Amino acid sequence: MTVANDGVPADEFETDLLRNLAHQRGTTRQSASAQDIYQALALTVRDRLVDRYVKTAATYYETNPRFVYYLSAEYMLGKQLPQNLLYSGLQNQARDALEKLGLDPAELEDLDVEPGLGNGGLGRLAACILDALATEDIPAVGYGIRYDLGIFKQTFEDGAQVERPDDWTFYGNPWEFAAPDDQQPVGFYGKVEDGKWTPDEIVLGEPSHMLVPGYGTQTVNLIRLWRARASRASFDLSRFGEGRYGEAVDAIVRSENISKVLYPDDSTELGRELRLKQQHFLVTCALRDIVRRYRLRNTGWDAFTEKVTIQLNDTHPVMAVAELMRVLLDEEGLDWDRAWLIVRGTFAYTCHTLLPEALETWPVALVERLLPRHMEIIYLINFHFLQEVEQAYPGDTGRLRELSIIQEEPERRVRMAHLAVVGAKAVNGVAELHSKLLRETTLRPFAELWPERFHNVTNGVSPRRFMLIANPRLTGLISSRLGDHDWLRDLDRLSELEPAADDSAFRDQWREVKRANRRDLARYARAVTGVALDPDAMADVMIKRFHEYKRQLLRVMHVITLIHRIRRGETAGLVPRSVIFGGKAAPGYYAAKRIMRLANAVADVVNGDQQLSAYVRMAFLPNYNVSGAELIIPAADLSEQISLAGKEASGTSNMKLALNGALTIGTLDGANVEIRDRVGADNFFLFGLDAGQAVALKQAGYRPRSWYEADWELRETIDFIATIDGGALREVADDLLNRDEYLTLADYRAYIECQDEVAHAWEDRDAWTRMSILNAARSGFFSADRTVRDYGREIWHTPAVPEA
Ligand code: 73E
Repeated sequence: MTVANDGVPADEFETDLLRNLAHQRGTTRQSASAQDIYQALALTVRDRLVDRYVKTAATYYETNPRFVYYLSAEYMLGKQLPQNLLYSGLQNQARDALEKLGLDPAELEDLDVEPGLGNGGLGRLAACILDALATEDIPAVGYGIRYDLGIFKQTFEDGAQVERPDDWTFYGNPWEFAAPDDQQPVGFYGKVEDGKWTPDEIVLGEPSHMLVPGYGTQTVNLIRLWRARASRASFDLSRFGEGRYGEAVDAIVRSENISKVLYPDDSTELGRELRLKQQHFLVTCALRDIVRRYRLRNTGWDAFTEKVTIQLNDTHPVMAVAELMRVLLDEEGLDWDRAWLIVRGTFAYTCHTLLPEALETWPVALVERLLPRHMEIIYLINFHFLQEVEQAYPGDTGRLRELSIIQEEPERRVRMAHLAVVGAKAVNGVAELHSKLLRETTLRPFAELWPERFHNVTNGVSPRRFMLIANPRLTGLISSRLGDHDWLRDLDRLSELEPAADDSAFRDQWREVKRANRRDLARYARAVTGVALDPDAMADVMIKRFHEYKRQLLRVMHVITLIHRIRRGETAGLVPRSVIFGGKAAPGYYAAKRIMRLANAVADVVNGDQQLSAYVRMAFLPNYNVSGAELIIPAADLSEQISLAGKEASGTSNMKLALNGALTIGTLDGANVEIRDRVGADNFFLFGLDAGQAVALKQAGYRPRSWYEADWELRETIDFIATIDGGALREVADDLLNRDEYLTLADYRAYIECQDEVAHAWEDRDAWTRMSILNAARSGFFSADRTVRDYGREIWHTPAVPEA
């Protein structure tokens, strides 16, 4: 009997798998479907993690530690099977067992569905932070919503995005544990009398949890996701008795709609009633659970702020500030001052944006109707707060207006970011530049009032997800150089790779890994788009949500410029490139969708023309998600981070790509600034306006048309956009000429010149590989483990609790 690293005899895994197939799926090896086997496999892996979880829970119970509770409306967890196999050390046993049974592990992995409970960077960050919390042995629980439908599935029809529902639990989710006996009531509407709220509608929140194991540790934490269930009382028996079945179930449908679907929006406000209901639903369920857990080990309220710290991921869960006040005042009978001290000592708020249109506000009239008691409490919080402001700035009504939680014009609205800053002990931005701009612009009056409350915690990414799982070849090469795998828990150790940049044999191996990864990507691109990419061409990738400020349009304009140059025969200095796009647009975001159509139209032009495709081929890979990232990032040579400076809070694909040895072409925006500082200006392609210059240019009265008139190559590019597909996308060109909100024309020439430099650098492949290695070696800082340690030191003050 062989004993593997988890102490589990290899054939025991097989026995357990077969037992789960029989006992959990009720079937036999002979008649089992692939789905049966997949589910039995998942359950077998899950069982082992549960054993670890039970020990972690016991340790936490005994030590009564301080917990971090992470509240987020989004989590992009990625596939669970490969991660849980790796983290539990079971991959060899699983592979052996499957082989003996004549099954293909890859086929089973295809059946593992990624829970797409988020839109983009914000949701993936939440998942990376949970991964790092467990890896760092920090007691933590993540709270979120278990949407029935995750982020839509994207396909293209005639180049246009088509959205389809993502029914991710259609075959059941083997990774979760539902607890229908632990439902929590959540109130909506109704009236308040003498400070007592009687809701009109009660919806039940039903929790499910999933296990969040740490890597290289025994710790297993939890993520708890809530789904809405109608209370039994909402079934209208009298209507049913009258045979009006449809109406009888109306109320059920209305209640359960709350967790029906993720809002497919990123970085824009949407402000619909159902969204506010989702937010209130999440925070009510989460707080009830947090209080229940606190009471398992503590009595009274004195120790609450010592044992509990709650991180608010953007403004989406900020109603928690009012809800915790309501619980303390109305249910626990605390007085205002004591309750407020507790609230202010509990919450911390992370802001993820600078875009004013992304700062959430809710009409007072809506909050009053949906959550009347919360509205009263918000008024009271504001009343006390404005007294404090009046003391700090006597007679300064401008300050009062600027800082107030209530915006008066043009309509009375609750500013959720203001409620967050007032109700939190700490506020942070997600990259150095972002935190600075928050203090100087978006939240300036608050930073002047309470400078000590403001922090920076630069984002990070999970090296397990984006190196070990995504890029086993590079992980293997690095481990062989560093002598072990431990760098995956201590990413600063990547710096030990630096000398290898000067080792030509190592550079050859590095290049071989990149090439093999590009080959995998080319195979995938061919299968899903029909485009044949050349595995020797530079993989030039832009993967992120489609948003005007991110400027995918500028990327396409470079390709159009190349089209013209090739047609004119100006091919000196050009290198073959695979231009790869991935990303979704919010379904109602027409401007972004037009740019997608343009990208697909340009792709058709280059791919369908031999002369052009000798230099450029273009693949827009549909349905970009975590699994897509795992495939694209390891293959990438060039990382496009070209947002208008001052608009991208941080970016995280920039970090994942640099870690995997891609060189960045980018502006001084978000975390690009810190990436460049670390990898070195010589190993980074910088171009464009900086944030200050961008603001100044706008203030001076930006006229895009004058840039058009002054640069013939730019003119040719825009005229091409206006006429491609018989003028179907003329609006894109018109918008550039008349508005160009994100200064695309102003940065065009600098971008083109910088891309020429990129091509030149690619020609010296050995020098490029050296830069690639240095990018990886110097990106250890961008580990989410470091992010979590920063939060721990500056904001949470949470000691690690490793298992005894
Ligand atoms: O720069 C990214 C950042 O890297 C930012 O745009 C993104 O958050 C990432 C992680 O910090 C973000 N997403 C949202 N706001 N900022 C957002 C807003 C509304 C709905 C969903 C997501």
